[in-house]
Amino acid sequence: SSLSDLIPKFKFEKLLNSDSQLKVIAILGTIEGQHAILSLEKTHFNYTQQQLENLPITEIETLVNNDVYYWGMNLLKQDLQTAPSSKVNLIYPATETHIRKFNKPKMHIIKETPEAYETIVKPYISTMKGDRIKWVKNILFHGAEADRVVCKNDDFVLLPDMKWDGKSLESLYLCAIVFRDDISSVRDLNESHVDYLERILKEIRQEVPKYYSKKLTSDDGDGDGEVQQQITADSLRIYIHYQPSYYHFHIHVVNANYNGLGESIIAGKAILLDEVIDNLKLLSKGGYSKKTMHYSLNESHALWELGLKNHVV
Ligand code: M7G
Repeated sequence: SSLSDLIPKFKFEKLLNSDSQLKVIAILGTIEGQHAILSLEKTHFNYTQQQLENLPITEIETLVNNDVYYWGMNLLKQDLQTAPSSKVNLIYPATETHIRKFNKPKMHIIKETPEAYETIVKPYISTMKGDRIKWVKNILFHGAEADRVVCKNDDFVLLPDMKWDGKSLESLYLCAIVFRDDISSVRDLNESHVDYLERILKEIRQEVPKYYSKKLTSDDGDGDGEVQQQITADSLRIYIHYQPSYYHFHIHVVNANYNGLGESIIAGKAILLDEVIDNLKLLSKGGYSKKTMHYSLNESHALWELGLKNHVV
């Protein structure tokens, strides 16, 4: 059967997810008594130049005009073949596992005191070593991903992150993994690490632009004549996560122009390495172990049930 047969039979049950940034909505319902998940995603503005010459706006309402600034709401002229309103996805029949995947757990802002760290987070971190960071040891000591390494020295290995396609510089995403294994997270950093971190940061800012300009001048060979943007030291967003997913110290290195990373770069998760270093100079002895840390945590994270649910702001 086709979507046009099934969708008219869809009976609403509840909203699973509505994302204002991705312009996506997912609805749980039934079709002939069986669960179905219907999701809609507003489409990209894919008008041709011809369509744009006769502006595809049909109705307009002005909300505000202040000086040279106007804004309002409008309807668009749409057409199923060339300018559809949205893309539709249907899972039918949908299993429990399908449904759970769409259910977005809730984020909370945590206020982690040094005591909460000691009693809840630190014991948890000690259970997250071993097999969970095998991929890290493979990179550091067993030559995994060796052919992709951007830079390697006594302090760290810098290489393309798993989240990056490895090609488009607009979304450049690298990960620097340090050799020493006595830093699980930012919580282990203190004033004794200032020189070490400054050295790493300097090296990253020096090596990344060098590496990618070399790559550019050697021509990517696809003959599309595309001018790739140049990476400079000050166009790199260099940060760490708290909480990270992996408790072996590593640094994220991302093109600062790129916003398509969702949670990875937002306040409550990412801390610029420059900020960390400066804070270490200001913090008293004990460094980050003495701080109260504020960050966002998903209810589905193990630390939530382990006790952080009692440490929200
Ligand atoms: P994180 O802050 O611990 O967790 O970062 P996050 O995944 O919540 O950001 C770990 C980073 O390592 C992430 O950016 C991952 O995409 C990346 N990563 C994870 N694994 C398993 C690999 C891997 O096997 N190879 C590479 N190159 N990167 C990985």
